[in-house]
Amino acid sequence: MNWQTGDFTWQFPRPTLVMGIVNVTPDSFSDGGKFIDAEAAAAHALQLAAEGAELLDIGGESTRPGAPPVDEAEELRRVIPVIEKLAGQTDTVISIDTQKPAVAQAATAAGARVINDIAAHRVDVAMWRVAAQTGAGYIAMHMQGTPQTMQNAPEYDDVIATMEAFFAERLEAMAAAGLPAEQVALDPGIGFGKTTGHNLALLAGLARFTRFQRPLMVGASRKSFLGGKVTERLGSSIACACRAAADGAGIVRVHDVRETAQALRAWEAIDQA
Ligand code: 7PM
Repeated sequence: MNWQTGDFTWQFPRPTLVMGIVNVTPDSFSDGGKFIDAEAAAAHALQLAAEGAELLDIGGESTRPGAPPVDEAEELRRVIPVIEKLAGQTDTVISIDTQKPAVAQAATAAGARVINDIAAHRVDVAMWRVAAQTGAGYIAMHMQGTPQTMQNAPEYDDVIATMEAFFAERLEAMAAAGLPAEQVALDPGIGFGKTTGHNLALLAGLARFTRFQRPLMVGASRKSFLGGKVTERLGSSIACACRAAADGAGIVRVHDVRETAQALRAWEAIDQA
């Protein structure tokens, strides 16, 4: 199976790809005031690449439950300078984490080769058109509700069956809109309109989604269902990454790249023995 991301094609099966998270928001990389320090964000991204990230996910809008949306001009101001700096300094594949077609368009023009769309539950032909026209990889993530409302008592009859139906329907709709499956990766959206029970069930049942023959992405890193303080979730985050890899995840989206890559490479060596 191939995953096309711009001018680069990934061949699966292969060792699980590590995507490093780079939040370009004022609480992460500010100059002390309200302006983003693009230089510091790019330096952090390069550090993650050196630690073993094969993809760098650049996001300018916090998707924290309850977080207010960021307007387009502000999102562009945050992420485009960082992507431009990175594209000039590394061949590591850059991903733009956005829900806005205009941001995806500008980001791909600046050098991003993947569009990470947490709003893939919305029919957004404009977003799919950007992916189709640029040849960028497209990550279709499931979310129930919106970031503002998603954690208000999420409910599913059968979360695995719901996810299977969602992936099947989205792949069909995207193909009909001219976005080939070869560009698409699927993500169950851990934490996005799910209880702890739903998140655990999705991780336990991940292998069910391999039938779509698309790369599966899992983002469990530091999420609240892991319990404990956010600064004390490294071990549990790594457990999720290794379990996801064992069940067929092609990509894991993580904060702690060095430690996660180390764990995955050891796990893979054992698996190959
Ligand atoms: C607060 C809560 C802040 C959760 C940030 C988050 C995913 C993603 C995020 C994911 C894909 C985080 C999340 N999670 N994109 N963006 N899959 N495709 O932990 O699981 O970074 S935001």
